[in-house]
Amino acid sequence: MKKILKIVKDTFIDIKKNRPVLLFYVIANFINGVMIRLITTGTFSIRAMFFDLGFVMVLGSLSLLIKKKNNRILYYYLTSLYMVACCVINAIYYNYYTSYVSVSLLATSVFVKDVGDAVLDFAIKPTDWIYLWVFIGLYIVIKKNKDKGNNLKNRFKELIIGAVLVLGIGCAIPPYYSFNRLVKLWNRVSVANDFGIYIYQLDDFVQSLKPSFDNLFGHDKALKEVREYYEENRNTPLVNDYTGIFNGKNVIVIHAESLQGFNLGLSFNGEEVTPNINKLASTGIYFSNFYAQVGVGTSSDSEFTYATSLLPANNGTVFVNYANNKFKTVQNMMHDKGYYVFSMHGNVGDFWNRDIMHLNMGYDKFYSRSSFVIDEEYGLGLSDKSFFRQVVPMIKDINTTLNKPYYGTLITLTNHTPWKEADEYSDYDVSSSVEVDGETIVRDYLEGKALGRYIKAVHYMDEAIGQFIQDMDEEGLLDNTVIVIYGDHDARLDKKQYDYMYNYDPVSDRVLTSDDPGYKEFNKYDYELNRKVPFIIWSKDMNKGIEVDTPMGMIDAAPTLGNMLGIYNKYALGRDVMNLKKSDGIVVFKDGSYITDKIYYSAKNNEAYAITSGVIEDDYISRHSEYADKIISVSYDIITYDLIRELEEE
Ligand code: GP9
Ligand code: MN
Repeated sequence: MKKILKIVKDTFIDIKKNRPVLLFYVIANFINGVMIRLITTGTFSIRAMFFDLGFVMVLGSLSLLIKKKNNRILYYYLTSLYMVACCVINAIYYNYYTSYVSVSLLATSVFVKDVGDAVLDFAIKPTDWIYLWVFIGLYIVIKKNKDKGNNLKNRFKELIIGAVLVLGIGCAIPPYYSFNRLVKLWNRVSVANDFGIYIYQLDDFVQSLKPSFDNLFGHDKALKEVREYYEENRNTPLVNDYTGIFNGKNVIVIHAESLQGFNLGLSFNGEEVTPNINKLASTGIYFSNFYAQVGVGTSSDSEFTYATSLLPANNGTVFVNYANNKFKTVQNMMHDKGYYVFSMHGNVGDFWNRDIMHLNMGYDKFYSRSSFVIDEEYGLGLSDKSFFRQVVPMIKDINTTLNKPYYGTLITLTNHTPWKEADEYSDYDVSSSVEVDGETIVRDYLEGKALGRYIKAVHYMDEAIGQFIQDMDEEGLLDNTVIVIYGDHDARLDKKQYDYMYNYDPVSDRVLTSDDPGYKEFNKYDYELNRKVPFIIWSKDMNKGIEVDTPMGMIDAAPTLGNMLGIYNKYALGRDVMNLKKSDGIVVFKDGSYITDKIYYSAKNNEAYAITSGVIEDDYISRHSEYADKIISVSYDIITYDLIRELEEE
């Protein structure tokens, strides 16, 4: 033992004295690895620190295999460039997606670039550049230590043994289960928090090659697992009060961009933010505990999860990376039922690869930007009001010329982040008036805030939808038509915005703190729960509203609506919530987190947050986690190996 300690000491002293550049290189990149996790997720993980250090030591020791000094310096710069880029890019990405980058998403990032405005507006913070200090440091240290002789002891062996030792200690620190996560990579943040950012990124790279390898090797196992799953869980259609109530009716589904649920309960100066959507919710079937289940494919994932009742892809985005796969969708079932199935959207057709994917999904026709007169543009394309104005005569035409019922998806656009022109298209007043000493004071506290712009934009979308419903009615098109609305995902506003809105006190013109009476806590789990979006099924002849508060996700939408329309997808992983007790509802997110009526379980932190005060059974979490993992895994297999194609051919 003594001997080992002496070798460690001697090595350290020697490196410190003779290899200052190497020492700086290791320490600096190690610090960056720790910093990125602290700054983004706020976690300080000893385990990850060992992995960060071990990783940098391995890279550092390899430099000693390079004989020429200049080449060695080049090596330090290049490998630091890799590590610094890893930190900077992940830091920026995290601001927007609260997750870390995946190389397999490079194809997807083409679309992220298209919404680049949004990313730039929200994402880049001054702290994202902090990691660049390594280069300045390296430059100075290299300059200062120009003349180190060449007869240095090569410490490669010691250093690499040291690195292995450090990594070994990392492995010995619990939780051990995380090795499983390293392979599955469902939850990127937790992998980085367990293994450090550098190993995460390397792992991600290796995993991104996996689908191609899996295609070669893992297919049979996956097919067996999926087949068995369906044998055990064959969810035969159940008859309930809603079965077939809309059979044969036309259907219009409004895919409402970034429409988050909390808007439905908000008013400013006595005026609701979403009066038209509220009316549909209160007179139709309103699913008030509904969540989108998207990955990085956001809008397109929402379309995919709705259509197939499967969870989104974990490596890449289905619309982009698996667009040639076969899926069973609401659209192709409606088509087979004799409907004309179409989609309409005011953005270019190749965005999210919709041109290709919509046809694959079973739409007879996709009317994209080129089908519309672009007479008014906001954000990514045609304004919602102009879009809906033009849609009505198009639907009228479909209704009169084709002798069949229709099923159409209308994808809205204006409410897309960052709502830059909100003041132009919306005069909705988000200020608050208070009486102070007998005087009325107007507090424009949301002015200039992203949340303020968002609420204005939501109001605009609501007006556009209200106008659409009215125009449809005037044309007589509502008499035989069901209207469905879902919010496609949350608005990706950061938590601070809500803290501010919920705790701003107009009387004192300041934000309440936890010491103040009336302070409303909005913790990270409240934030997650607040990401819910509305799901509404409405038809004109319904005479009373129904609220369903069973927890449900986008994958439950089609089984629930499908039962009303008379279609059934035997591959659906979601369920008809009209058949469920509230306590049986569950929303599974693709990272393994989930929501039930009792808890929000975070896979990232392996932590449950109680929604209700009731006691939960001992095996509650393990049971639900197992269920979540199962449907994530089945979805993954189906998408990766194109298994619906095979199952259909059997
Ligand atoms: C673009 C729109 C936005 O056409 O659907 O996509 P998103 O950025 O929300 O995924
Ligand atoms: Mn979207």
